Amino acid sequence: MRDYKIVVLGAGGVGKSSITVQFVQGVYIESYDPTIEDSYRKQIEVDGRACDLEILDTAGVAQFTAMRELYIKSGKGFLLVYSVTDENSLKELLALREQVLRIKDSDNVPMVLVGNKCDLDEDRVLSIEDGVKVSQDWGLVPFYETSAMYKTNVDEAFIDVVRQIMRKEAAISAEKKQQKEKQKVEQPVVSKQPVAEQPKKVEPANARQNQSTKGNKSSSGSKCCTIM
Ligand SMILES: Nc1nc2c(ncn2[C@@H]2O[C@H](COP(=O)(O)OP(=O)(O)O)[C@@H](O)[C@H]2O)c(=O)[nH]1
Ligand SMILES: [Mg+2]
Repeated sequence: MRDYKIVVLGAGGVGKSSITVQFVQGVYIESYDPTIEDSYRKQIEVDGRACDLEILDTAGVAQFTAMRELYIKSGKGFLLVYSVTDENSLKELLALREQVLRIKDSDNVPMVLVGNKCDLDEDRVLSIEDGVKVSQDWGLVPFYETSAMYKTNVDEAFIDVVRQIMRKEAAISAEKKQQKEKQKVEQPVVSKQPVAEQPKKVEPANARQNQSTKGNKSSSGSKCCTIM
């Protein structure tokens, strides 16, 4: 079974823990300790493949720590979460994404943009279009508006990241296979038999020539012989 490390990132209070616990345990927790950073395991099947997910629900995004650098390094996919009721939380994601891309040293990192608390119509300050705009700026990163409270789009967001990781791994292994094939073609075919042990193939004509030059060789004392 494949291991998939997924990291949930975003400002404090956007609903990272609520989304994670809803996805893993199927329950909505009204108040969750904002300082708790925990990892969860969940086994799911995606497109007929069994996947062992390890999900890290992070806390305390404001300051950059060596610890964060470590888990971003080991993370294979990322949920970047903001709240549709908090404009700043979307702004904070821009810096977070930059950190992820810098640490992974790649523009192609499996991730989804998540606008949580979409059930809170009255408190909403960010529209769907605001999320779509950011997703476009990021090169069409998949975007979901979610509600951890009602489990809206929660599974979809996680499964999207898993699919992206699968696609990326399949592309990498296809590339490796292609390189191996290429190396095989480029490498000269080396005989397995040591040169010294290779039987000498003597054509009948050569055999005659050898005989006729025998005298030549011995008389001149030279190892080189010219056949007239
Ligand atoms: N209405 C509503 N409240 C939410 C939702 N998700 C989280 N919350 C609430 O927002 C607060 C912060 O959630 P939490 O998961 O602890 O945020 P975190 O700091 O990002 O982990 C809590 O009181 C949650 O109950 C949601 O989808 N809808
Ligand atoms: Mg939390």
